[in-house]
Amino acid sequence: MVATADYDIASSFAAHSPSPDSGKAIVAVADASSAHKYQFIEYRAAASPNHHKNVPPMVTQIIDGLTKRRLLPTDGNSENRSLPTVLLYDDKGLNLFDRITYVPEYYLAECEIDVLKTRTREIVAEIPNDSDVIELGCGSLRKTQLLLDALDQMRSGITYYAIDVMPMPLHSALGTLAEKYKNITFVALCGTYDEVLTHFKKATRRKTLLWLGSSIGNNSRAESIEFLSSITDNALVANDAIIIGMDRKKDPDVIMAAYHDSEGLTNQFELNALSHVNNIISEYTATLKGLIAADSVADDIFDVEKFCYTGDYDEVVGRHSAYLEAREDTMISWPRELAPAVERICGNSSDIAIKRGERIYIESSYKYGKEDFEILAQGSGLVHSAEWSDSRSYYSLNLFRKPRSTMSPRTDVTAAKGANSNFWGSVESRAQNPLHLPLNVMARKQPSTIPRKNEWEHLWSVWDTLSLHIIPRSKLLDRPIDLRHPFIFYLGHLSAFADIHMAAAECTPLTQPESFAQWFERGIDPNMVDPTICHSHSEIPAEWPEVNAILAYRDRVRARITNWIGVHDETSGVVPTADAARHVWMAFEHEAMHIETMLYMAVQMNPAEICSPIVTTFAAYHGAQPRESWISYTGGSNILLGLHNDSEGALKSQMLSSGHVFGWDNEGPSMAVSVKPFSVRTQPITNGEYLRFLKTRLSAGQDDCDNLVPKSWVQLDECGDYTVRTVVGNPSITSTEASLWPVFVSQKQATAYTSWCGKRLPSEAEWTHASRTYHLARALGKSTSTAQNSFGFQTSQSVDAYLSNLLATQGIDASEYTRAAFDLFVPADANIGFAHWHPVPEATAHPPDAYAGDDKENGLPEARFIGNGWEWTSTQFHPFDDFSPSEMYPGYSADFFDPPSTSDADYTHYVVKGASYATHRRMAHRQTFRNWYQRGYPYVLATFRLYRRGMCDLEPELVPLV
Ligand code: AVI
Repeated sequence: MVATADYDIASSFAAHSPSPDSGKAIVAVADASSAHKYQFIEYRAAASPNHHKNVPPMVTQIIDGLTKRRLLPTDGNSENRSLPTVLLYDDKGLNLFDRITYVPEYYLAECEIDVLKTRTREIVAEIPNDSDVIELGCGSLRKTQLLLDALDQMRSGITYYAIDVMPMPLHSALGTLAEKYKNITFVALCGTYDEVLTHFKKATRRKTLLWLGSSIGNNSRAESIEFLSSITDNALVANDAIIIGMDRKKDPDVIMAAYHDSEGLTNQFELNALSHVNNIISEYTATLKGLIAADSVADDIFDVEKFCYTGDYDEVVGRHSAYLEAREDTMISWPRELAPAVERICGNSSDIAIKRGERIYIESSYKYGKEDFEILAQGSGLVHSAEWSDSRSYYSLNLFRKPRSTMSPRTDVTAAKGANSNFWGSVESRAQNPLHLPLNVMARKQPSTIPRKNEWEHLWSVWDTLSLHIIPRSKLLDRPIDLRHPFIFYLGHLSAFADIHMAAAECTPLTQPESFAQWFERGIDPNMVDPTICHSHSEIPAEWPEVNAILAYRDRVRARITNWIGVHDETSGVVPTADAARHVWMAFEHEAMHIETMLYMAVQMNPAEICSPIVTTFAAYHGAQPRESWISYTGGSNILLGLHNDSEGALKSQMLSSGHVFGWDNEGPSMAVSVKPFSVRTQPITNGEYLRFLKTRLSAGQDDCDNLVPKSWVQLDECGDYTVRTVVGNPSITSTEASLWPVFVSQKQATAYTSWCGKRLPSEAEWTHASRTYHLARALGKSTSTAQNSFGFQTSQSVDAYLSNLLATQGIDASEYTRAAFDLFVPADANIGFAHWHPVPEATAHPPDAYAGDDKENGLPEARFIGNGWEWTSTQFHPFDDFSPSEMYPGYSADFFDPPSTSDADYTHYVVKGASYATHRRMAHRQTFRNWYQRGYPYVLATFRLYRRGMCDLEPELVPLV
């Protein structure tokens, strides 16, 4: 097959060129007229000697797809025969596809080239010198060259690897490229992605994979996640990246035109698959007859003339589906020689009658909405780091990077991958999702009562990243916040706290050395005004134990937890008591909370001493303003706060019941409260807005300005430019996206801002009601308006009135949702659980000209409540009525309830709600979780939003601008 190229074994070439696997057959290929060579490495498995006896996999798939009807991604309810999509790409198909990329309606290719041309610098900035660029597929020279031009000029030591399963496209592409670019080393890798990619894990250089051309769109979302997951695990190490070309959701007419071009090329392209099937079947039949393929005489199984191409676009899912439709009744007749194979595969070999109008499925082209990038990233263990779009935001190249660790296990897509289902499982079927709720929402479930082993492992990996990588060992005795212990205390504290609770759960002794439980049991949280006032805490030793001794202790405690989880695994049938389970659950959430504490302590270090866990680039700021919109609520007297059915006392010594939800003592007992009509801004205040406020105060000569500068900022210069502290870099507020991040301030600073603009902070009850009502209204509104187009949200309407309207027509009991412990309707792209290691921009008033998707129908303004940062409330931290402290940890909340008389002193504790980017998703989703800090405490990842009494006007109100 490779005989057309002039090649020889070139061991010396291989020796100085980075090779993913030195054990493979390496050849250096030289064009006769050129001195430039490229390596060609063969990864394909040799054909088995029995190969000819087996039915080739493609023939099997064709028979299987044509004989069995399946529920396919496209229609939840109807079953179709199908053909593998890859059949579109024989030589003729490849040629037709290439021509399609030039027709004006097929905007994808043009858009991708636009992005590669206009965003070259930003893309190349993500690819370091002396690194490997690996393209999945060999790509079209048109676009690959755009990138290589830039790499050739701006980088040194780049090796470009092209992967393809066939040698010929590799030879023709690399022959041309190796000739053109003298600064780049070229390597062709011949094999399937699976065969080739695992070998990159051993490579020591940084890697950037390229998966361009919207190829991802031809896989279902589950397949894409599964593929990317396996790349993450088998080919990438921390900080390696993959750039993926993705077509965005947009006006359905634009998409339909792209797949139904006026020149009829798509029509020819899709129908050619039938000719390709005819060729494959007749070639195989010929070999069965003992003839060589060229002399094949078998009849075609398809009469191509009797079919036409049809396609449709599902706007909710974001998918164009292509079919080959029978124009009249027709038959698929199997050649006689093939009958035994057909019989084996489908149990009978009779001919297949295809009725006029029957559609055979051939291809899906998925389009991506803004939530989907995060779903893909989180499902694959990656971080979505950048999006570069064309001028119309039709198409984007997306950079995903592998972090050192992730907080939560990935979405399990295996169930969603079966033949009868698609991603988000079978819920794409209307029968299983009568309300047609957003599919990602349906797929999410309440987490298990006791965190599973893999959740612990993820938690530990993030803790280790924080305590042993981000904070260098040499800094473990540092104490960047006076009101907290040095870092080293927390290294021991997590294990000591967990051990004390494991010992209680198991009724067994403490882990050795027992003295660690004493030194590390409880940290400090002194009064900000008078730090000598502090609740009881562990005695501080004259010298902290050795780090290695603490780490060995940590490992013993972790082993103890793993063992307990193993014994009480859901499948083991060993049910623990509710008390034991609560101890274990407490240990878990306690560690999760300390990850956040450790993070906000780490960001207060000298930035030069922080070791970033992931390479991060911050997008430039182009002057967009936060969206200034408000939503109103009528409220009422039955706003339910807190968790019910979780009384520690009542459950004492009972066996744990399935589906039980634990909460901390301050989350119960639940109580109904009254809330008057109110409005909140849809988003918190951003760094850019807060900077304007500060400058206004400064120019007005106010003398409290020093106290108003957030501790989350670092002053850069005398002109008042500030950067924002993160563990992945300090982006400028005036010139980067950090302008649009929510500002992190103390409650005291937040109230200074709200008073300045004549507003206040929402109370805990108002915030809770606003958040959960909004999430349910949005989820339902999206589904019902798309399904029935009958609802619309007017700005004069309240979110709760809109929701009641929807619920009334759907027959749903709202209380079921408001009583639910977990807010299942939090958008999937919420920045929680280190989806990003920094906040992300809030939506802007003038976003790029992006397609609003199904939001546009129901018109509920886009709001964000969960993720990025906690939100300060105006509610002093008090117990709910009939509160009783946990016997297992009596001081958890009770030590921090200040008497009402202290209200508004700097040390008074106030409730924060929501979640930050560092909050574990279990707590971020548990609506009843209450967090609290002293109102003057300036270090937390907490922001705020504006509240005002009554319903909002139709006209948006502007925050005073400077
Ligand atoms: C290759 N792939 C990304 C194309 C697409 O848009 O799904 C194939 C194609 N099918 C019809 N036109 C183009």
